[in-house]
Amino acid sequence: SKVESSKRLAAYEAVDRHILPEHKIIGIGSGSTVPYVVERIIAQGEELNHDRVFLPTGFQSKELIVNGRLRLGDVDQYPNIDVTIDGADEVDHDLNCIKGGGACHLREKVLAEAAQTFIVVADYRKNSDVLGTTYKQGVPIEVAPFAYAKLLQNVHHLGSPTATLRMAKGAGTKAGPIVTDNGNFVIDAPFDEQTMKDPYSLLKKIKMLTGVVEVGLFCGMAQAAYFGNADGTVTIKW
Ligand code: DER
Repeated sequence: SKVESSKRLAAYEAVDRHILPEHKIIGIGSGSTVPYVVERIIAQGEELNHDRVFLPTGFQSKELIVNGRLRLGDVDQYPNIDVTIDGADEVDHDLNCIKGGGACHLREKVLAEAAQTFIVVADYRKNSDVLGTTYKQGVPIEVAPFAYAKLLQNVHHLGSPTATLRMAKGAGTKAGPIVTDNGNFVIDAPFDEQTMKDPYSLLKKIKMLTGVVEVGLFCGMAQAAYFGNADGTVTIKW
């Protein structure tokens, strides 16, 4: 599909430009675009990858590394990362991101922050001007289960009356809420456009609420974002 090929385009371009021979400690994000990142890194060859360590941002990310027969590392052992590449749910004109559609944003933010260079790769649907325009599910907030009920009320009062606890959906999944790799819940909190024009202020307000573990707003963290387009071109924001 156009979307899949645009994910691949973004991933390949970003890897070709930002995963260089001197980069040895590499953070791998989560979602449906990063498999193409791993694919392109593997294509750089065993010679280069033999000396590298790859840090995951969750179970799915770890599986990509393990199945790709790349060396799996732990951020405890490699707290200083050369490059982290990850997807995003939406990216605004200032490279601020909504992340957490895949409920992995705590570990993603740890590896994004610990990296010298943090690069976002996405299909054209994520290329936006103001956050919340295309990704309408709300800001993902990872929360401690013990705190969620009161926290949900506090998020409602903060300006997101439609915020909800993210539930596992559909037959054969799981009764009850989504549980992250860290054993926490996720609240999805939509805010109005005016609020989303200043994501950093919103991030600070949400982060102060008792029980919040991490917020899916990555403000001023990415050095560049690569978007594959349906026409086969790649748009780069930096
Ligand atoms: O949850 C996240 O932040 C992931 O990076 C994910 O949302 C990326 O989306 P994708 O599946 O379109 O790459």
